[in-house]
Amino acid sequence: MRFFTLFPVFLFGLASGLLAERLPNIVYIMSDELAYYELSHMGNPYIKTPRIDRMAAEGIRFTHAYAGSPVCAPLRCNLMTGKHAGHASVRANDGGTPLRAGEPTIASALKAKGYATGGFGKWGCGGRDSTGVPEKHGFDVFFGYYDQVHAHSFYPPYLIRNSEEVVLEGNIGGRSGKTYSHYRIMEEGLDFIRANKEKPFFCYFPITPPHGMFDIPADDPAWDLYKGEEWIRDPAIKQDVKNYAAMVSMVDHNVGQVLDLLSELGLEKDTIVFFTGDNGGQDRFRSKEKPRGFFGPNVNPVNGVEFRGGKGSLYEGGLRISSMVRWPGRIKSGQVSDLVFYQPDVFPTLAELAGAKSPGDLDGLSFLPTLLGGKQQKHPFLYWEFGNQCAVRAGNWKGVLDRKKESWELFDLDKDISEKKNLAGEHPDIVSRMKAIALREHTPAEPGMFTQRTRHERDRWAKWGNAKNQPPPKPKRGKVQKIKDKDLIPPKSMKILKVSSENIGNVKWAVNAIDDDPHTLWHSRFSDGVAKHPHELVIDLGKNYAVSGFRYLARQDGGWNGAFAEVEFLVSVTPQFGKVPAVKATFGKVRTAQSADLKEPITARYVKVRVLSEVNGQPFGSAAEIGVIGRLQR
Ligand SMILES: [Ca+2]
Ligand SMILES: [Ca+2]
Repeated sequence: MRFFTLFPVFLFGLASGLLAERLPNIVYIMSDELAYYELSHMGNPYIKTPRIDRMAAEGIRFTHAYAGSPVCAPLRCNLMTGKHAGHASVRANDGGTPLRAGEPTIASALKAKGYATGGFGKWGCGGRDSTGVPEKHGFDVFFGYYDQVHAHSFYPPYLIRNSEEVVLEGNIGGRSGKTYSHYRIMEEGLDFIRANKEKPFFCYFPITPPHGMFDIPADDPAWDLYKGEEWIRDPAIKQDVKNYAAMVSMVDHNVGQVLDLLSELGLEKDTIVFFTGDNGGQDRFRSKEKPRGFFGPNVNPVNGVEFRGGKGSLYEGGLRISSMVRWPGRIKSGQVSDLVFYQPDVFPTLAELAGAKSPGDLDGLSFLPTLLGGKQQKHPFLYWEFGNQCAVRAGNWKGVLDRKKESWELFDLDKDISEKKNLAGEHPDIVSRMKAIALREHTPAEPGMFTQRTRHERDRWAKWGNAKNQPPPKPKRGKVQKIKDKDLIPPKSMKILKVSSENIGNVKWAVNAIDDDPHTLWHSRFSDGVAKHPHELVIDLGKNYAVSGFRYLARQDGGWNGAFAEVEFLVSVTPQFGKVPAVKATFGKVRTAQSADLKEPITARYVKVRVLSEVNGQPFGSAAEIGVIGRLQR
């Protein structure tokens, strides 16, 4: 937390005590969608998880662990960067929104301490060719899926290792193929542990099961656990339901594989192992008899008490996750802790464990004292936001805001874990406190950016794939204008270097302004805080040109929001620009390409477009295409 900077003195002693020995290895296994009540030791009547149950008994299990966000991508950002959802760079769950260049992560902090760093599974914090790729954020190697849509298939034509494609034989995407991706991901992660057994390592396993299409090979050992079960033979129960249970048991088997390998390598006492879910459970496979889902992910099987909501919601059902940590000899076995914490706390915890430098602006708080039996600092509050929802937990109180209704609900979690009884009317003072926290903790999202989208779009398409693995043609509707000029610099040779803002949520990316496709457009940010003029875009032409003019094609979809009125074009041979524009123009409500020509050509490689106003007088900026006219300098 920003206001919390002092660590108790004895913790420094603790950290330096650890430093004297070998730095501990860290394994962090996070199963995608595995829910709070979907484990056998939580009483689930269907799903079998013997290894996870044993792990919980051998270490510490948490009853009040929370996700940082209720969906995949934002929570991965909360986890990796130690920022809560009001400060995180990734808040959209579109699959590829990137971390900003240079943002510190758990991996970069541990790498600086000499750790070997590997990630295996689903990244979700930046697609290929973006500022968010894992190998630019501290990972020596990351193998698996970068984009979340890609991760829906267990039989994609390829996976990604450090931004390069690794072909999976016999796969064409979708639900069947020859190479089950998760096996490859686990193998590579286990190999990483073997290869780095001599030095401290951080092995991050954000594995995808049981999320995605519910596919698991018929000969997976997980099925053995269900041989005697009648329900698994019941033809009235859908195969996907059975597969889901087997996938959770496969994750259980994977946890066993990791623990067995550590024991085989003699690393058990040198390695701290975390196992958690990622977000709250989704009420999957609902029916009249089972309205909260077949497996009841948010229903306590022992007493029937429910968590309200589920994945995507800021009620308890969307945020509660299973969480446990095992470290023989260091963490006392058989512990159950009700410490209230969330994913942003993992970064400072691991940093403290490794004696690594943790950035000063983290929202998380180390829970290492709880793990090792010390005095634990508590969060004065936890903060969440997602889309139109916002929530604060302070002590036993939880406030939940639906921004569309603009009214807070208030619950006493000690008495009402199901968040049924809204006490906002009775406690206006507490609601005011919640409001003040929410106001202070929210800043507009500033995600990173892509230099190009081609490979990222290809990864998304790989979910379904085809024999040739080519993306399908994009649907094109309506007649559009084009920029035409014999000296038009080919858009394909240009790159976006910088953009003041882009509206990521509805895919109005900056790269759309130079993709030679009049159907796609760049729009300045209007979701999550409207970005104001001037809107700026910096284009790298790739080489020096004698630049003689610019063309502007306004959006072609019938709307005029963001259409440029006053605009300045600056040029330079370096990415630094002076103050004087090469040309200024005022454009109108015109669908054909409009021109701004220079008096004399100027040699330049970089162009800055500065938009000062919009045709409707609104604060927006948008462009279907921006063309640069010039001749290559030889
Ligand atoms: Ca998830
Ligand atoms: Ca375009």
